[in-house]
Amino acid sequence: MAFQREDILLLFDMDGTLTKSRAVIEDEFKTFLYNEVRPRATIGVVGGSDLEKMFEQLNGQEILQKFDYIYPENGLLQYENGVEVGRESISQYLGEEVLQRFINFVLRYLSEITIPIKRGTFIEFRNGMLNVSPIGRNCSVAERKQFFEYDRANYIRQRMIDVLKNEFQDVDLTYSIGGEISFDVFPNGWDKTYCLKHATKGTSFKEIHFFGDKTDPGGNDYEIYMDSRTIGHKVSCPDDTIHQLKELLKI
Ligand code: M1P
Repeated sequence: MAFQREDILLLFDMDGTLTKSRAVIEDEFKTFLYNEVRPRATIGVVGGSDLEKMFEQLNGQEILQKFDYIYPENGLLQYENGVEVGRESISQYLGEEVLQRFINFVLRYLSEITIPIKRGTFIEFRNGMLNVSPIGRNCSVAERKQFFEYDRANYIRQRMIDVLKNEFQDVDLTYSIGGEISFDVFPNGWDKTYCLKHATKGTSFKEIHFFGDKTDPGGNDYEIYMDSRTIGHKVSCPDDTIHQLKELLKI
């Protein structure tokens, strides 16, 4: 391809794309990425995990030098050329008044429902989202499985989300049931497409390619994979990412 490095941005999801799920990046992939890919294209990583998790899976703080762009938490934190250039949080974005109205409503709602088991930590406050769990996050593994089955039959989470959507029509929030005992709540657009507004600011990439494995509807790569600003690549595993990069860059 006749592009210069600064003409083309390759953005990678982490889990399942650069690394096997929750595993550390393979040496072979690192060598290929840094020696073969980076001289030909600008490279970035965007993940739902925080920066510490990225350090763990991508071989430590060297990524600050090796990747041009690093976007933990879908880009709520932004590192460019090894330097933090910005950060955003749900508390800053919503403001304390809205946040407390939401938290108070959730706690009141949960105090008024009866389910087979309740434990503790019904709301986990994270930088970019609230995680709400009707049973409570500090349930045991067995209790987790039990709640999951109960919820499948009784739609506890979906019913709660319907009530919240109705109550908070004035706040632009997305509700997502991704796991077994909880659901995530975050501002609209705070999926992986969030990083694109930073990646495109003051740059003039001719092409932005995104590589991810969870690109089907409901997957956390879906929105950025489908976004009109990117050319999406669905990969099945890190080896497939290497294979598709070789084809794209004619290596
Ligand atoms: O990754 C999917 C979900 O995993 C966990 O959900 P749960 O504890 O309900 O199984 C949470 O980390 C949640 O935020 C996440 O979306």
